[in-house]
Amino acid sequence: MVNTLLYPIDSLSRRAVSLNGMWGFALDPKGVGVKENWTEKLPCPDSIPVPASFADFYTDKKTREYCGDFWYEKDVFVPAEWQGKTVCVRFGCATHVATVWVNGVELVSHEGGFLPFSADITEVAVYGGMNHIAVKVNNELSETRMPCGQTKVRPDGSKRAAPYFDFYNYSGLQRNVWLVAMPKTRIEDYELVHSLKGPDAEVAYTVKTSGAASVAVKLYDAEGELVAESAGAEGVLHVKDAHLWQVRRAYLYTIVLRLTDGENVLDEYSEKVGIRTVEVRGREILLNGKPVYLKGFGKHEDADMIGRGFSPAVMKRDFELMKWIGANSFRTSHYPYSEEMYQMADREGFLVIDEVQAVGCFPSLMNFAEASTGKKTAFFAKETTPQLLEHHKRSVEEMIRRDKNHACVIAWSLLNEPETNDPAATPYFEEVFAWAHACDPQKRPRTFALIMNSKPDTCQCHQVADFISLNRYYGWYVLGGPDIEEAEFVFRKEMDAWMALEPNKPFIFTEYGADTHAAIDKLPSVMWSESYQNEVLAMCERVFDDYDAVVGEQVWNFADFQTTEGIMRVDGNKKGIFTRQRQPKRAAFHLKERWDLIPNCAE
Ligand code: CKX
Repeated sequence: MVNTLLYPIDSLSRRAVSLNGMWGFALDPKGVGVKENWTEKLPCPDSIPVPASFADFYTDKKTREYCGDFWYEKDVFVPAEWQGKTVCVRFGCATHVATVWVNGVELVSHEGGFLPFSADITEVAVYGGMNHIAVKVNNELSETRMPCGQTKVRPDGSKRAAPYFDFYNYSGLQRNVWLVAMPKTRIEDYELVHSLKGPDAEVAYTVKTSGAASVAVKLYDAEGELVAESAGAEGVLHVKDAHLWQVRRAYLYTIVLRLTDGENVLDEYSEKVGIRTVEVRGREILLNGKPVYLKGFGKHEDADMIGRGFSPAVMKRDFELMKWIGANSFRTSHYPYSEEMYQMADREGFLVIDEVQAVGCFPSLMNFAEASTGKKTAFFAKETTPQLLEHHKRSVEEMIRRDKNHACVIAWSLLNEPETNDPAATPYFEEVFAWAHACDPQKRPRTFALIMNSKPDTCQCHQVADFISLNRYYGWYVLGGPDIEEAEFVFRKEMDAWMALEPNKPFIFTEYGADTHAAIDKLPSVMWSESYQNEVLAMCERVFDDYDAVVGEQVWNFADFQTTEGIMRVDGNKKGIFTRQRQPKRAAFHLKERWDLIPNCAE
């Protein structure tokens, strides 16, 4: 049984072989695959790239919109010299539910399409020969797992995903897949807690192992010099004159964990780590004890053709654009992103609000439209709520286990735009928030993104958040176009009410903005034009700047992105500051001018 979410690496005791590339692929609309032994061979498989979402490769609507079971397969060679090791196939994610068979044997199932899991093939592998991997994935939506939605069945029996959320239900093997070999006695996990002592730092660590062995921990600086070491499964690394991980000035050490048995090295795992503290104090978010102001985006993993598939090229371009525009942060709206994004954020010094896929916690079938009407549906008081809560907590735990050692992760976002106006929501939120605290060794701040009708007089859950994250669309969904002046007035009234209700907490804006069709412009402006997007941003910024408690602005969205079709969307959501092809709209220059003047962190 493999119980590790550590990122796969090569070391003197480990091997990680990429299984990315072309895989066999087949849809299974009748759900006959298991009965008909597709676990051993797919009938007439198509050939499809991994990692990628399957939807946008196809030219027919039926395949793009397919909802139900679908299968991937691949034959892989397992070296003879791996005999005696623990060998697994590690999936960066499978969206949303998956079961894996290797050589015809069912090995593992996983729910939650944005977090990694492994199939332990040690006992079933053919060493020195080929091995057949078969994966059944399912992309149906329901109210018992996240993201929430429904699966509609058409009269002909075919299924359609009906999301309660405003992004396309991309699915498949969307992240890296690895064949991994690890020693039987190994490092399963480790955690770090940082504290600053004047110019020095203390890094308290705990190492979890799969068997008895001696543990040694070493910390090397960026030049490769040993700066601290300790022995034992728990201990403290004392770092003299520590180089702190700072916003947009990241400094990374390398931690090396070693398991030994006398003279023998049993396992070695190493990773880049940053030393920093994060806390909320009064109305400030402090990084290394200094106030930070977040400038940046709500993002999506979304691009032409590959959908939500991980692409190092898209990731690189996105970080270059975020650096160019003067951003220092992003939220992983609305699901945990691929692990490589956090590694890059660690390197580039970006602050990340890590969001679990708890989105769509409100039955709204027009992407989002009903979600902001104030309608009450008692979403957290359903018969199925206990199941949803269990899935939610499991995903929170997996996300925190996976991401807890990243310096870039400064907060957890535990829901996006849930229904908060029903009393049943309060105990649900309390349980999820307490759970996140229990899971996180660093006890990072927790938040959730409040939808427009979660207002000071209606929201029954804001009190659980360590800082308040507002998604606000004054000037767009509320009082748009000719009413923008009134929008500003109403916006300020709401802010005054928040200041009175939560006088001792920081606020950030996790969404604001306006849909904008690139290259449409008019004088005077109209909604959807590039000038209007700038006017909405400027109006919001005037409001932000008038409230000291506002310590961050993350505009919606970094780039235009794909959604379900509908009368509210013109080939997707167009609130991007960049187009889907990652070119700037006029708003990008507006934000650059503003953000270049806002320091990344107080000196
Ligand atoms: N917030 C009324 C969640 C995002 C959507 C955004 C939008 C909504 C607004 C809620 O996932 O894309 O409509 O643009």
